[in-house]
Amino acid sequence: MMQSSILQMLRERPGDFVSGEAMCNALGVSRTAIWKHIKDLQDTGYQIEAVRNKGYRLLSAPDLVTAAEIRDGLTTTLFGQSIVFRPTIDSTNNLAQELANNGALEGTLVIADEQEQGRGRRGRNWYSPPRSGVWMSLILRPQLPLAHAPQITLVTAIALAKALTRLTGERAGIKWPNDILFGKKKCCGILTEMSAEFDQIHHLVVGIGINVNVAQADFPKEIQDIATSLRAVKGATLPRAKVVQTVLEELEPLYRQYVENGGFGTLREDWKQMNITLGKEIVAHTAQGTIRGRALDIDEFGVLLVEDQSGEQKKIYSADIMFT
Ligand code: BTX
Repeated sequence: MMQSSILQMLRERPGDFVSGEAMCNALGVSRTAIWKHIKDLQDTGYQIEAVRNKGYRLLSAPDLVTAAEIRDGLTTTLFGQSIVFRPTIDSTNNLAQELANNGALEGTLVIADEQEQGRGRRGRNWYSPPRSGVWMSLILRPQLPLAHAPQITLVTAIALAKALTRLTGERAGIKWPNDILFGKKKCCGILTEMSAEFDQIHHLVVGIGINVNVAQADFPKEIQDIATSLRAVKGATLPRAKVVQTVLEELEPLYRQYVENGGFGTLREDWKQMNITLGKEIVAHTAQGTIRGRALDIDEFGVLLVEDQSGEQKKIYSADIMFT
């Protein structure tokens, strides 16, 4: 907390010195304490100039997703009020599950610079290289029946499509149920995992992976042609903390609306606006088999309606879909 307050004071005066005394007064701590925090910030990569009788001046900030960076300027009131950052982790979803099992509050965010075992659905891998993406998990505790859990993925997808469109100036689209694409390329995936008691949700962990500054050449060969990054779309790198803030700020009001209305119905139009699935010819791989046809609509429960090749309407509750 203290570090984010110091950073905030330095950032409010770009190019200028902030005196040690002003910091002591504002934060209610000693000069030695301020100096210690400045040292810590310098150790994590901030270039801060210290000049006797003038104070401190921020010269440059590294692209970090530490709690201090994310909190600085964050306007949410629920999401990200508690943030756990790790330089390296197996999967942020694992730590989030563990914290949720031990009572972590709703809105707790787990984020890492790098995942060694980032995962997608059905045991697939999610490539999560160091310092170039946002790999994070949010703990949610909606009081909803178990059957509603998949809708959280859809709500998250709306927020992500909005956030990534705002950040890049290019249109991001939702591929049902859990991918965000630019054109035909995937930039972001969502993995929602849950813990339930009887038929009520106990907690949900919403894992979000966003390729922010990943260089195209760095993607593994097998996903070179299907993956993209915000950097490639925008033609410029983006500060990762800003990406996190934008996502949390888009998601929080949608999540509140979802929980208050007890369902996906009122968000269906928002979803439709941001989707690139409806109207397309698709192949859907479901647990019951493969369905080929045209994606017609999404219903008020988030179920995908498909007209198959014999003209029959099918409901798809869960699947991997491909555009043909
Ligand atoms: P998915 O199963 O829909 O997609 C996984 C597939 O996407 C992979 O099989 C591969 O083809 C492709 N892929 C892998 N890595 C990338 C990448 N970086 N960019 C684009 N395509 C890729 C999607 O699952 C859900 C991903 C959620 C990831 C987050 S990160 C934070 C949290 N922790 C964790 O372990 N997972 C989630």
